[in-house]
Amino acid sequence: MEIMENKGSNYQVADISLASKGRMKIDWAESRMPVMMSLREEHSKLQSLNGMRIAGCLHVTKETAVLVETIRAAGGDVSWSGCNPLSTQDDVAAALAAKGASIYAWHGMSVEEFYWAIDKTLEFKPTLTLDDSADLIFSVHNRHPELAATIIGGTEETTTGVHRLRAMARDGALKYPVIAVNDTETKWDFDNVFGTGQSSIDGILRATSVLMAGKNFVVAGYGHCGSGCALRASGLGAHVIATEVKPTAALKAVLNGYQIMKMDDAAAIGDIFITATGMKDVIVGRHFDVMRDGAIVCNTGHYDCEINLADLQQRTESVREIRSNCEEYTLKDGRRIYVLAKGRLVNLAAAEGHPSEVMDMSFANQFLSLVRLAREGKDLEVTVHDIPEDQDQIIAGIKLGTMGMALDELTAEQIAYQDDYSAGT
Ligand code: RBV
Repeated sequence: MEIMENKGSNYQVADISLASKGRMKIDWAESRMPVMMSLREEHSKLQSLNGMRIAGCLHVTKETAVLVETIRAAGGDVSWSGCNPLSTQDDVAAALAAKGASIYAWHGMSVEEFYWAIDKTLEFKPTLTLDDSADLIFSVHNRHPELAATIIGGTEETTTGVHRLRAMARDGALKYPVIAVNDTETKWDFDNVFGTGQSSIDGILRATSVLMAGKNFVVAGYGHCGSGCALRASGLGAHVIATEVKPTAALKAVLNGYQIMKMDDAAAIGDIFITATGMKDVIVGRHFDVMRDGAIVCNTGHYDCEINLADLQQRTESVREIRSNCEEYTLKDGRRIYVLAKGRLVNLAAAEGHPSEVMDMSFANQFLSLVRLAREGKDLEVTVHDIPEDQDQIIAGIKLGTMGMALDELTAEQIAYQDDYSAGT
């Protein structure tokens, strides 16, 4: 591999001259992220991350830029890479680099370049790591284990990453404490549901411009992310079919008014398919064999393994990019199947990722977790930790306040009543 390395500088981006365009995007995101901006004000006075070196591996978007610049304002030093080869917004990366942030990310990196960038961020020997899907933590553990001794702790943004890190902790393989940013109300009930729901539909529409109304919209996986996609697709008039392996999740889908089917059956009637499972091989050859001519297939899970593109390729006569982020596979039997964003996260590759307003809360959780690790990480047990419940309420409270919404407060009598087990009917 040959990377035309930007020698002598602390960044590698596609085109630094895009910086002013990226700066406007970041300004826009800041205007929609009041929780982050209030944390920035508070912690730039406190310098809570002073002396911390934070390696980050998370989609380089305008929202992430607000997080990066909040970390820097709080005294932290950063070195950053993207966590997906297709999610970097090149203008945003340029704007961050132009302000002196150390960043290694560009849209369309190869897998080799992706790991090269992670290794570059590890060169400054971080004290904290910040992940979205754990590729950075895995790189420390698998390829640079000597760095773990000086790492105080890490954070993890997403469901897939938390799942694997919990498995590592169970096996005793984890070398430093990690905070599960994903596993908290102000993350999964908002980012995962409303963020994924809106941005995935946004990606599908930008890539295809199809009419959603009247379509059979098949969502694989009815977890937080899948339920958000179902909600928004049905709001646009699509007929939603969900596929599941977990009975309670399937039951939720049914009681929300959707149909549950096996993928084997849904494959034959779906017009648009989206995978949101975190599992590999959800759509495979036998499904492509029965799909309708014109079916659209995409994924919103973190890794690109949910749709088996090798199986599709085997059945294919020719492929062309018919629109940006939309590839037309003409099969040997003449049917056409459209794959969006090469089976990678459609919301980040074909659109701009989750809207700023929800990332405001997710990244507030990220930021406060870094502050917690900086303060008490050395005393934390080496395992995966949840976010304290009061952090959720604080973040949601600030968010509501900035939206101009007021809350009731319990009176002293009501608080006493809550716990009163002598009272009954
Ligand atoms: N995600 N980030 C963005 N606009 O920066 N959009 C989505 C953004 C995160 C989200 O928190 C999710 O958990 C993760 O991407 C999946 O990789």
